[in-house]
Amino acid sequence: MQMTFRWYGEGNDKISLSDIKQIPGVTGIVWALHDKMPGEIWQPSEIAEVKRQLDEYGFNMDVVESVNVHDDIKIGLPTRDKYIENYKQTIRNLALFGVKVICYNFMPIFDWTRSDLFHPVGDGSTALFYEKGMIQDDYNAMAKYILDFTEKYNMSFPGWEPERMAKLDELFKAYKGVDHEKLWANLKYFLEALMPVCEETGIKMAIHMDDPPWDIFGLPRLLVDEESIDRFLKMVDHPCNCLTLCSGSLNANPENNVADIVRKHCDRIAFAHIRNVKHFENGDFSEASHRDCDGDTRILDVLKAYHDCGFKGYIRPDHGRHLWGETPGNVRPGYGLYDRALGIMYMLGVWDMLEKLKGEK
Ligand code: CS2
Ligand code: MN
Repeated sequence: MQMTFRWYGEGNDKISLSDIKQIPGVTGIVWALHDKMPGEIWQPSEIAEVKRQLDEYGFNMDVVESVNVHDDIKIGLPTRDKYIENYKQTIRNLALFGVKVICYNFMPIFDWTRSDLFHPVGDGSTALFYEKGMIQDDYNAMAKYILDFTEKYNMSFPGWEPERMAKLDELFKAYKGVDHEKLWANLKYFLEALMPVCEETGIKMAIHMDDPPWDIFGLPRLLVDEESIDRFLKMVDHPCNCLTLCSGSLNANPENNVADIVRKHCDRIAFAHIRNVKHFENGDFSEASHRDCDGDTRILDVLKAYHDCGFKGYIRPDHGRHLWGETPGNVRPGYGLYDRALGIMYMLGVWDMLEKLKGEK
């Protein structure tokens, strides 16, 4: 397992590479060119600049999260071929710098969706929160909450580009005929087009789970449970067609058993996201610390499963709580320094002990 940390880039993240360097065990930065619109080619000169920054601290740039997929590809419009060609060129350009894994998602219109970005956890910290009743019919109200936040604090979230969000009604219309089967077919078309380039460059495409793992606002979501993951891997049965297995996204549905999925598909998991989620009886959920007993994701079972299968891929703490003065405006929701650093120490503690016990056997 190779420990990584997500960083939003110079001038776009209050956390510095020198802060990250002080967290034990981190070898790679999970990065992206966050000012790129979906469909744009990432140029070698732009990638080289990030490489230069990471090199200074001895971090690798093996994992990119995300190269976002243009809506025309998800909708299946004739213009998709042009955007797929661009995506292929981006893959080739990333390969020039040694990138190994591209994390992406195939969710229509919205990336992760929450109703409260700073919900009190009860111990003085705050975390992302999903109130089921708030995410029903009114997508405009939900988007307004997120966009008002990003505007007020002058930040942008990946997948929530203001340019796209400004045309929300239009986007919903464009997705009108796109049901689950159509979206599966469009995903297959996209991946089949990419696989030869992945093979040629050695880059793995690692799809992120849908978050939350169910349809929202009438939009289909595909990567939601074990069955859909099985279908996805069989649909394009190629070693470069992989998963970003996000424990917290999947476990927002308490019926999902993430450890089982790890054991079943370990060889196709290129990237592991570890996030803990706490459920409430009415279907709401809150994000929690990485400690197993603070949530319901069974983090210990998940880590044990990765260890048992000899996982060699990349791993990172996913969303953390906001602690110790991390308040709106000075922290990216879910992506503060402290709780993710604590999460890393927790994961490494578990991992080191598992290694030690293995050595003693
Ligand atoms: C991430 C996702 O913050 C998060 O929840 O895990 O937003 C992830 O980066 C994207 O879905 C991947 O494309
Ligand atoms: Mn994730």
